[in-house]
Amino acid sequence: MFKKVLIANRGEIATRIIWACKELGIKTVAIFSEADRDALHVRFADEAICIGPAPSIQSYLNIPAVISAAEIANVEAIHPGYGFLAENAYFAEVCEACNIKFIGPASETISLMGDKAKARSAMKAAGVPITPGFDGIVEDEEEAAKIADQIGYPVIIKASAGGGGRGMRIARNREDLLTSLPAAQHEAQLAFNNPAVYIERYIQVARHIEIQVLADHHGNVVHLGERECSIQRRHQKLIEESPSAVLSPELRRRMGEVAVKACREIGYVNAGTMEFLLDEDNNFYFMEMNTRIQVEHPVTELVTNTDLVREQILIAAGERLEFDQEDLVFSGHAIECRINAESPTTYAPSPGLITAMNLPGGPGVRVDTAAYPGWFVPPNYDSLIAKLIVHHRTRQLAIVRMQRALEAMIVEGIETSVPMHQRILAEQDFVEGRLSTRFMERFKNDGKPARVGEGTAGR
Ligand code: MV4
Repeated sequence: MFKKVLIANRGEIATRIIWACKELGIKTVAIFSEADRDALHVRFADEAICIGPAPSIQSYLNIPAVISAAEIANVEAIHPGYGFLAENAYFAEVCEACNIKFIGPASETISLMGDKAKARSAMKAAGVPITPGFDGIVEDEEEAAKIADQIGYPVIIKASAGGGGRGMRIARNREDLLTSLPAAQHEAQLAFNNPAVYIERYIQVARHIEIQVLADHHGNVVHLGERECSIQRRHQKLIEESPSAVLSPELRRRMGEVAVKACREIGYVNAGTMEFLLDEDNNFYFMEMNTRIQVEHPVTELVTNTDLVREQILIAAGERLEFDQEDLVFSGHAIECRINAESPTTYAPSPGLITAMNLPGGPGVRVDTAAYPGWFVPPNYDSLIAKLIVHHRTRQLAIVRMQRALEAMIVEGIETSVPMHQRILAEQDFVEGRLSTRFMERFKNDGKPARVGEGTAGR
């Protein structure tokens, strides 16, 4: 096992990784920017090294600075968390070259999954269902129109170097397509320095369902069921839950088996997530694979009684998974609300000093956060300040538990998304499990916090 690990991240995920290291008896090294001197991950790590100024490009994304810190502290491994360098194949390669274990998949795997067109082809070859479309890059308007006629409108143009919803365009007819294609290529060139785009059939009403997998270096691969992440705004997830209200045990098993088989085929190692679209007829289609620990991993941890970050570290150290598929028992229902420092009505960022704070607790409530009263939320980074996760026997009970936890989640001095969550959880469509990736388009936010019992949840 590793003696010392560097955490190349900040915020709640940095503290989350520190907790896992402590339980494994591993010493931790934090890195921090000048804006994060008073951050909690700095206080709880055994050592902390300042790696640069506030802008992440000069600190958390600064590969030479991160590697220098790792060399100075003499760590055996780096955990990248999510965001920042977590899915940077070059960074993983530099770690490997410096004899520092990157806690994640091989750099080649990150590269493959980072190229969305290649990932689609690889998944198709591994027997994973993909949306009707064309596997390969679309060069010009003539070719695009021919493909679109074959697969049928509407189609979606996606940037191969994109992902997470960046660089996508929907075309409803040929005319749309002829103007959208060059625009999408131009956008992709500007955003990713790569104009490559591909075309798929656009699934208009769908749920976002993702399967969590773990794979070790000894050929053991398991899936840990699904998370439904259909409640999103501008491709930012707001609420995630497990299990999905609509997956039958049979469909869960099928999707899980597909994910496990795909991981075996591509030689995937460590934690990963396969994202699928689930249409109204329960057909599922591969979208992309995330090669990192995800923000929403706690909902899976609560329903499977596992510690995914611990498993990531064990896997990277060459250990075997602590359980196999038959050992995994899915129990109850978990929901996560992402608490952002932002206006609950306009969604504008709301950095600043947290003057007072109360975190909810009690049965079945977990809070992952690195915020504390007196902490100044810097304006330089993502606005996620806490994740509120609840677990209960049923979905209905979990919703009620989340409502009472949101009531006790008090943050003063800055605005947060707590009132928005209270409203979403009181929506009849949410309570009855009628979710889709378009949920937030219909959601009218009047900014008034809903009270427990205002929805139809209960008992
Ligand atoms: C799609 C799709 C419908 N059809 N692909 C969004 C993020 C990235 N993972 C892929 N995404 C989607 N791909 C096909 N063929 C719907 C989404 C999608 C979405 C699209 C528009 C607005 C919000 C969305 C939320 C989740 C998924």
